[in-house]
Amino acid sequence: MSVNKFKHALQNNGLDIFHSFCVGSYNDFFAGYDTSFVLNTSWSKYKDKSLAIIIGNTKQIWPHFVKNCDKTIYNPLDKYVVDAVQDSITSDMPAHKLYFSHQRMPMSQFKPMVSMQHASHLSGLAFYDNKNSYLCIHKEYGPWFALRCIVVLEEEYTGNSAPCQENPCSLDAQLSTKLALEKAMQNQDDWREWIKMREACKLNNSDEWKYGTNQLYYHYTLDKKYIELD
Ligand code: B12
Repeated sequence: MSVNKFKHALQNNGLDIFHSFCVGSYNDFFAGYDTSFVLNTSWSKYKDKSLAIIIGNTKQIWPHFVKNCDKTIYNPLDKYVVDAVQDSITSDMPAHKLYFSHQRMPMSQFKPMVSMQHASHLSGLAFYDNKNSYLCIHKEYGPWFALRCIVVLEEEYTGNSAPCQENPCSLDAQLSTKLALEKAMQNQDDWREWIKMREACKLNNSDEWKYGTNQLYYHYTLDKKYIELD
């Protein structure tokens, strides 16, 4: 019940993606691949059967962020997300640990604390296309969403999630994405080419989830002049 209140509070802050899974499905994968990514669950009595939740957002976050953004700091969006998640936690929630997608491992400049894309894929939220776009593709939103945080809770996961099986993009769209990636790789400093690659990962209705111009340009440039409503 308290987890439902958490979900609603997140939604009210523009964090509209909330996807539950069993932390063991992520840990089992990384135990055989790169153990530094395995999430410590020794503090929870349910260990690797604990409930984990992926928190993310679609374009819905933009007006909330624009309204509450602190432009004086280096990365106001990361700060907004941390504040929004922490403010959404209710006092009756079970013990929990938060892993933000922008956090780095201690002693590492590059390695993230969590691989949000593998979590997304293994939990059935969205297919990780690690052949062409290196983006996760959701069956409704296409590539137009961000993965912000994983919360592990001291509560038993009782659902039935399964990994994503196939790329929801058509073969034509996959080919266009591959070509767009090649072009972007040749012009690596031209962020507009990276946007074109993301646009190529099309689904039937995913364009309706495409970020507005300011949100899109801000994500690719981090230039604060774009922190405006369209
Ligand atoms: C490191 C990182 C990057 C690095 C990539 C390093 C590289 N190899 O070139 C840089 C800084 C370049 C990057 C850029 C972008 N990233 Co990035 N990135 C991450 C981060 C923090 C960690 C990825 C990782 O190491 N995973 C763990 C390892 C084990 O998994 P892996 O599959 O081997 O990871 C590789 C891929 O993820 C790849 N990669 C990551 N992002 C991108 C983007 C592109 C275009 C390509 C080709 C590859 C690529 O690089 C990783 C390391 O080799 C994740 C957040 C997270 N915590 O997961 C976001 C994340 C993957 N990035 C994301 C996005 C959207 C981008 C951008 C496209 C734009 C943006 N920031 O909004 C830009 C593209 C910039 C450009 N070139 O124009 C999203 C993807 C969302 C989705 N739907 O899948 C994530 C999940 C962040 C988020 N908040 O949602 N990113």
